[in-house]
Amino acid sequence: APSSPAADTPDAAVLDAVATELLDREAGRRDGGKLTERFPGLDLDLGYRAQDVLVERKLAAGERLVGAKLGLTSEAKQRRMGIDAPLTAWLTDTMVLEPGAPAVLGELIHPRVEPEIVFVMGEDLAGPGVTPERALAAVEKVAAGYEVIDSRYTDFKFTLPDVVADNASAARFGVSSRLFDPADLDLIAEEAVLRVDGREVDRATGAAVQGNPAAALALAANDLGRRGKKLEAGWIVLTGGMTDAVFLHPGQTVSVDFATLGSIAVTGA
Ligand code: 0L1
Ligand code: MG
Repeated sequence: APSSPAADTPDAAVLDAVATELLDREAGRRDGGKLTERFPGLDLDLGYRAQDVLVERKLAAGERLVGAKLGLTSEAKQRRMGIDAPLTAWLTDTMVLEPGAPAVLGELIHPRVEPEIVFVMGEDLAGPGVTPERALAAVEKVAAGYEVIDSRYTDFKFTLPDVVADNASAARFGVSSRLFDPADLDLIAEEAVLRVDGREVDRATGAAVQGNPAAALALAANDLGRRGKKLEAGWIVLTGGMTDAVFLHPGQTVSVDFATLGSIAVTGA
């Protein structure tokens, strides 16, 4: 096939164009087509570099890094998205919803909510060679959480490099103020029930998250180590949606009721 001008665009120009487009969509609350179609050179490596450019621009605009997230760590999410690999991305302070704060739908495109097991890091952690046991030893506390994902792609349709560049659809998240010692929990067996206005729509245990949320954390540490980065003490880590995510509509409340970690909820306003 004849190569399009975009296919010949040098890496630096692709990174700039991809980060600019995704930030514009987020600011303008509009979705759009896959950027891998416009830039066929956008592979996984460039996708992560575009993610870094995008996050650096957020930080330059005054946002602060508060943690990291994993995406597509559960089979339910991988199946829904048609992608069979997990990914890592960044959390900033402007994404935090304090307990009881609504998700303001006018600030978002097509938000969906998913249950998350959340780690608060007690120590810095980076690969290579981080095992689930070593990862869990670096965790200070565990909490119930949810993530509001909001893909900048139409109908959440993307390839792996697309969603990596889009900071894994990160938009908002909430963490319960009840914090638990990891030693007091069975993270693999911990069950979460997802409800919309009190009606159960899905449920899963921690086993859904890479077989063990600690394995997901190890994966993040090893992945960041490869990228010359690390998880930092005090950071929050979202280990990945345990179930498929549900759309959040105005006036609706999505709650996540964990067996041990307690409940957390968010309302669309
Ligand atoms: O939009 C998406 O589903 C990609 C991010 C996945 C988030 C997750 O699995 O926790
Ligand atoms: Mg998530």
